[in-house]
Amino acid sequence: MSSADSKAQKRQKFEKVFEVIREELLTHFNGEGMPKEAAEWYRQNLDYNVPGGKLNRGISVVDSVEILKGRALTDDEYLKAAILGWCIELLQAFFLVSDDIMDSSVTRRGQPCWFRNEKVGLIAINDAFMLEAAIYWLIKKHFRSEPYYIDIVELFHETTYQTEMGQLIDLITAPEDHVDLSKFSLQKHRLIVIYKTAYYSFYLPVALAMHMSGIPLASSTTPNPYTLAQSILIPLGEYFQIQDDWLDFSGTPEQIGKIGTDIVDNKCSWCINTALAVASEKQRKVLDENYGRKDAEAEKRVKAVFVEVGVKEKFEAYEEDAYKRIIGLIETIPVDGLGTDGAVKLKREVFKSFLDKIYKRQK
Ligand code: DMA
Ligand code: MG
Ligand code: MG
Ligand code: MG
Repeated sequence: MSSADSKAQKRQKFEKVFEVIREELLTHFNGEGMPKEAAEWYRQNLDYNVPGGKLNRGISVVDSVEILKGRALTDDEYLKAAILGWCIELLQAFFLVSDDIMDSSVTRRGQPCWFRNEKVGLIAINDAFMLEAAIYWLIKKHFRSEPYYIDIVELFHETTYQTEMGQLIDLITAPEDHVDLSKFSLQKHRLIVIYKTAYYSFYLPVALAMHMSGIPLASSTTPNPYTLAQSILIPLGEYFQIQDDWLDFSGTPEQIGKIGTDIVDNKCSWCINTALAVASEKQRKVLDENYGRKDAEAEKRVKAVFVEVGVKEKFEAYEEDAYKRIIGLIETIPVDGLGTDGAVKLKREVFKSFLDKIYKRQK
């Protein structure tokens, strides 16, 4: 079996669990006496917004639990890991439905953003809240009696809060009516992307898998395995969001499933910061006069400067460097794992497998 086949099978198996959680959520919803048309709305909200992505975050929970346990999972273990994986995908759906409203985006995953559907509009705000609420309902149903129940509930809450802090600074660094490129910096960019993306996309899946595998939060191991995991996963998440910024500028809508909005939205993205660092006086003037303008011609002039200053070459160099640097971080974990003998150890492969999922990604 080729690795492409096994990847597709893994995805299919994971997708089957979505059917399970969706039916659980809808059965409960109906049990609350909600009208048929509301149940139909909720079903469409779930189907439209939750399962259509790359599923990297969700599947990484399952992969990480397997690596940490060092064996194939029992049916019950698989189901539990996959449910936690779908809880991250629900969290992601909650963030994306809101993010697309705030970013005035047009398409997502190859279809109109949820709020762009005629019947939906700003009801999408409540739909986003319901996607979030579903997480805690599912965790309570399936994990209430586990010793790590409160740890994963707190982890979801803390990670959500961090992401919202990141979204706040992303949005206020990009005012709609006031372009001032001198306010941007790679330092600001780093803070934004760590908070808006890295915690929930990278630390959360691995930390959930660690809890499920029995690695205690108050571990006596030094360094603490959760702290060590974070020291690798936050740089990994930063790299991932820099790819996202790069693809926003360079990717076609067919390729990335969304229409890039960063230039028009005045975002403090990696591309503009990279261009600002090397732009000539003339190029800087073009950027000052055209960045963040709701005008397709202005956007084209900005893109032309990005090409001229070699943002592509700089991205490729960044990507190589980031890959090597992250491999170096992974190698700070002892070859036979971090942890006490006999207990579940934190292993390099958890991070290597996550890095391989995103290295040189094209969407
Ligand atoms: C991603 O920001 C962060 C969250 C929390 C959704 P973004 O607006 O760059 O994402 P996208 O490019 O997918 O709209
Ligand atoms: Mg966005
Ligand atoms: Mg955004
Ligand atoms: Mg983006």
